[in-house]
Amino acid sequence: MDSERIIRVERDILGKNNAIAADNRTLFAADELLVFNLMSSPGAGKTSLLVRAVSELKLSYPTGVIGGDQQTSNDAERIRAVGVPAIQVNTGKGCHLDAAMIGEAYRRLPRLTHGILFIENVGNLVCPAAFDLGEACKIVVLSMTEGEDKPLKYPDMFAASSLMVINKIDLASLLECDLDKTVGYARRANPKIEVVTVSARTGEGFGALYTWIDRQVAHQRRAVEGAGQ
Ligand SMILES: Nc1nc2c(ncn2[C@@H]2O[C@H](COP(=O)(O)OP(=O)(O)OP(=O)(O)O)[C@@H](O)[C@H]2O)c(=O)[nH]1
Ligand SMILES: [Mg+2]
Repeated sequence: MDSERIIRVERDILGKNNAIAADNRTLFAADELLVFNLMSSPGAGKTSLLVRAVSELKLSYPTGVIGGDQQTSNDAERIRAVGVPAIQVNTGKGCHLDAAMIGEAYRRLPRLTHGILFIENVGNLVCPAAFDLGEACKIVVLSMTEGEDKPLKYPDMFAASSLMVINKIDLASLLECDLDKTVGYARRANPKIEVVTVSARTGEGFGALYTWIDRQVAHQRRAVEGAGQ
């Protein structure tokens, strides 16, 4: 395939995805649902973080999860084990979730009116950044074990995200990962990216994460009220 045709095919795929993402956004707005799209490399701790977060957030908000992996339903089972509804999407050969998969999975979840839906994307620091799923915000999870240079190597992921969650802070003393450098590199890709540092294992830092989420909820509610006036 010549390069012009490859670019045209990519544009067609993204254009079609964006149209379905807009439909998802309409659906989510009708339910006054706040949707976060979590992305990271494999094993950064997305599911561990969600298991801890939804166990707490479900006390304040209707909460649900859609998880994407090439195979297995392990992650959805981990979420359901803490009493939160979860749908697993298996992407087969696919390396990211797309908007059509989310639209279909969302219809299989119980209604989450005025709640929060977390999407756990396929572990991959590249492709998920390009696909709008209809979410309010993208969140990138980066673990201490990956090295501080990842925002330099995969800048699109950090440019697309509103929040960077640095996970596995409990391992900090064992690693040579310079947190200030990590944040500086992420802000080269996205000067506005916000940062929280957590351990999904110990719960350290989750207060700041919940404060950030509550702020997003308040922001969305103000936007809904503003649109209604
Ligand atoms: N020490 C430590 N280990 C963690 C932390 N968070 C997750 N882990 C471990 O990291 C490994 C991967 O965690 P997962 O939550 O499955 O990671 P994930 O990003 O959901 O992985 P994929 O869905 O496969 O991409 C597991 O062995 C977790 O126990 C943390 O904060 N500290
Ligand atoms: Mg996972």
